[in-house]
Amino acid sequence: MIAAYVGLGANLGDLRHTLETALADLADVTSVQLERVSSAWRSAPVDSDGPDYLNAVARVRTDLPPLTLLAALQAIESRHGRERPYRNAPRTLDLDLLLYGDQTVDLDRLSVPHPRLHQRAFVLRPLLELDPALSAPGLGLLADFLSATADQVLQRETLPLRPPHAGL
Ligand code: A4P
Ligand code: MG
Repeated sequence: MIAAYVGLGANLGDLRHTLETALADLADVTSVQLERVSSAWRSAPVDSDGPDYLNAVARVRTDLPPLTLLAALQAIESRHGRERPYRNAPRTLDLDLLLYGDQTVDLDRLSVPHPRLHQRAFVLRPLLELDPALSAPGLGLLADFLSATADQVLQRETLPLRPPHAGL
């Protein structure tokens, strides 16, 4: 089993409800075990516009190959009404495969580690909340990138995300 990290983001609709039901959907995927979920973090869009985002990171254990896991994530996005009118458009739900064990994937359809994860506080802070000593292939210790993102204002919500029936 591989430990993988999935980034969740939403800035259209009922953000908390979307993240919670998407986490339950993730827990329901065959061969995926939802292990832990970060807090929900609120922030203004980075390199984008529209309403504030709610972001979180989930740690899963899986024996699905990376492209199969990506397909499962995209199926969950579609079920939540994800549309792609233009790059970085506001979205009901974005699911990114951030890390897949210590493996690197370099395909058109999938880059792991996610190419921008170390530049974004809304990814780094929840990742490091789950695993403060986490490192990524090609990047090293992720905590070392925090100071470079200090200008990105992020608010941690005190109410935990509670995916229905996810057994957490
Ligand atoms: N793809 C390649 N690698 C991956 C991966 N590791 N995980 C491909 C998921 N997908 C990956 O993704 C476009 C294509 O990337 C897919 O077809 C997939 O095969 P997408 O989800 O359709 O589009 P996207 O989400 O706009 O792209 P991406 O790369 O996820 O965007 P970013 O860079 O993550 O930016 N501001 C705040 N505060 N919070 C946010 O969550 N998100 C973005 C999206 C911008 N600003 C934000 C936030
Ligand atoms: Mg995405």
